[in-house]
Amino acid sequence: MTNNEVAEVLLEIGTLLELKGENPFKTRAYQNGARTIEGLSEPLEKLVAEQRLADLKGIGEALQQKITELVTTGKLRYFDELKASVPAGLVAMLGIPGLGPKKVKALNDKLGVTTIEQLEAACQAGRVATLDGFGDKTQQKILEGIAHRRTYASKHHLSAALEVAEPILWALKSHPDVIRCSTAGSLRRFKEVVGDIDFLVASKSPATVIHHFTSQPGIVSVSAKGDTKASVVLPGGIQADLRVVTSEEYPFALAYFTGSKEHNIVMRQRAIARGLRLNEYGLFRATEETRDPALRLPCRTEEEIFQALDLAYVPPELREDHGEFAAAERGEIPRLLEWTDLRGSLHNHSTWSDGRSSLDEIAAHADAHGCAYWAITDHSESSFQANGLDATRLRQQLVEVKKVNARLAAEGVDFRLLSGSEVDILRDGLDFPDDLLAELEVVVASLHVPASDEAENTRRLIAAAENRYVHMLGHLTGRLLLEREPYKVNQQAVIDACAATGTWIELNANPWRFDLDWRLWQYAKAKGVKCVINCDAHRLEHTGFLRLGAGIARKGWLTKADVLNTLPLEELRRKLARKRAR
Ligand code: DGT
Ligand code: CA
Ligand code: CA
Ligand code: ZN
Repeated sequence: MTNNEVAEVLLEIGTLLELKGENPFKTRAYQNGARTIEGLSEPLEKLVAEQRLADLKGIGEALQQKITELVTTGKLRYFDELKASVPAGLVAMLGIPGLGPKKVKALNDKLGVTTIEQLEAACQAGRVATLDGFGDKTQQKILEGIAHRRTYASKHHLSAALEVAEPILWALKSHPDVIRCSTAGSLRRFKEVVGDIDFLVASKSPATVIHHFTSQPGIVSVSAKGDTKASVVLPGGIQADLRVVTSEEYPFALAYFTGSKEHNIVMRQRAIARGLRLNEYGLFRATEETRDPALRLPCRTEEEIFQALDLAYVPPELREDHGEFAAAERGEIPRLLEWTDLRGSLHNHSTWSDGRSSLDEIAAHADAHGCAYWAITDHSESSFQANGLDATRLRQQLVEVKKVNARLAAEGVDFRLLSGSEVDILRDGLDFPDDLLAELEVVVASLHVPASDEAENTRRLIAAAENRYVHMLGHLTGRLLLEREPYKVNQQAVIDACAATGTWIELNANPWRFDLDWRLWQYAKAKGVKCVINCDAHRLEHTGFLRLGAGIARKGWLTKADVLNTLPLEELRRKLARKRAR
């Protein structure tokens, strides 16, 4: 068991004890123990083996025994029994705003409720309002909390979160009492799905900022409102947290609340190794937890915090404990791609298959969006549900693409459409013969009807990569985030085949796909496989996906040189010709 896992078990024990109404000192001992373990720079296994647990501050004999059992057996009988003795519904109730362990215990003791459904029924019957320490208002609040929990307990697409977060960020920025502000958390790290949205503000008058935040138009409800923080529910059921801190605390709070948790743990350990303490309030010259401003190092930016820990600046997208520390120690954090580096998209659809816009409309829109080129890669014949093109229609489309380009040239416009196809990968090869593919400027090969067998899917994708007319593989796993699991495929084997054949891999920028996943791009890059960031546009507004795709590419450590649709058209054409010349 890792230190983190042990710490989590201890925290959970603390919560369960609280729910059982145990002595608060006992509860706190577990919480403190968890904190101590999170801050350790050595694995617990080593400490246990060398019988050094007793040296840790604040970890008494009872905890030592339990930690030893966890570390050596991976289990803890005491924890299992405790869990079995507390209904899971009571733990779930803690997620309802306004309900702490004491209140949950009271509800359980006096009304016998053990599930959220029972609690809801008790509220609706008016039985909660009659209890001591509760009332009509609390009862109403609990009901609202339960209703919201149903919607916001879920995860949300990054794009949906950005859409509701950005107007609020602007509203905060424009308030005169806001000195600095930012998003934080998974949204700032550009995770493909996010749980909730986090905002951070530096201000001298938290109350006015919180009032401003909670009275934004479009807010569904206010779930919590305190002196320095507030939580609201935004349209779509997305919850958002705001924290207000002082200007001095701001960079530290920003780093802390940006996370990730895994990244933060390493940061804290680095601080401890240098005789310092790092938390959301500062980086302190101290060997124990503190918030004493007199001990705080005067960092004004996140850059200065990293510097104090002997690290180069790590962009938020890379803060996942995914290699950033080794790179930042050596000053080797790459200069990441910017979305404005992108010049077009090489996988897109039109009314010829299942897209919503004509070739003329697409050309005008992509040109106005600042693109230099845009490939039209409609579906192939086998994708009949998407109105796929057969060879005859595809050849007709080639003529139309040429006409649009001739018109653009006559008008003195630099923008060009590229002809292409998103050709289906079938069981026994591609949907089009090589001589037809050879007539196209851009060929994307995608698996739309996968087999249930991993080896079979891997074989089909590798065969597609081995075709000299296939420039790139589209949406490698077919996943739809929060809706459809990826199909089974050995992605590393496919990446290896792409490396061997000079085939590129798409980063599909549709926010439901973001496929190839960011976690695999470091591997692909190390193998020398190039990336193409594609909108897979079916509508004009999908050009906006370029910005999202670039963010995910950054999360995958990609630079401008790793992404081929950053190239000007002539250079791109040379690259497109390369595999065919092999
Ligand atoms: P999400 O909202 O589930 O998509 O993910 P995050 O990363 O936004 O997580 P959230 O909103 O719970 O907290 C924001 C950041 O605050 C998180 O990335 C790291 C920091 N943080 C929160 N709780 C803890 C904790 O218990 N330990 C540590 N080390 N960091 C924490
Ligand atoms: Ca969050
Ligand atoms: Ca949060
Ligand atoms: Zn497509």
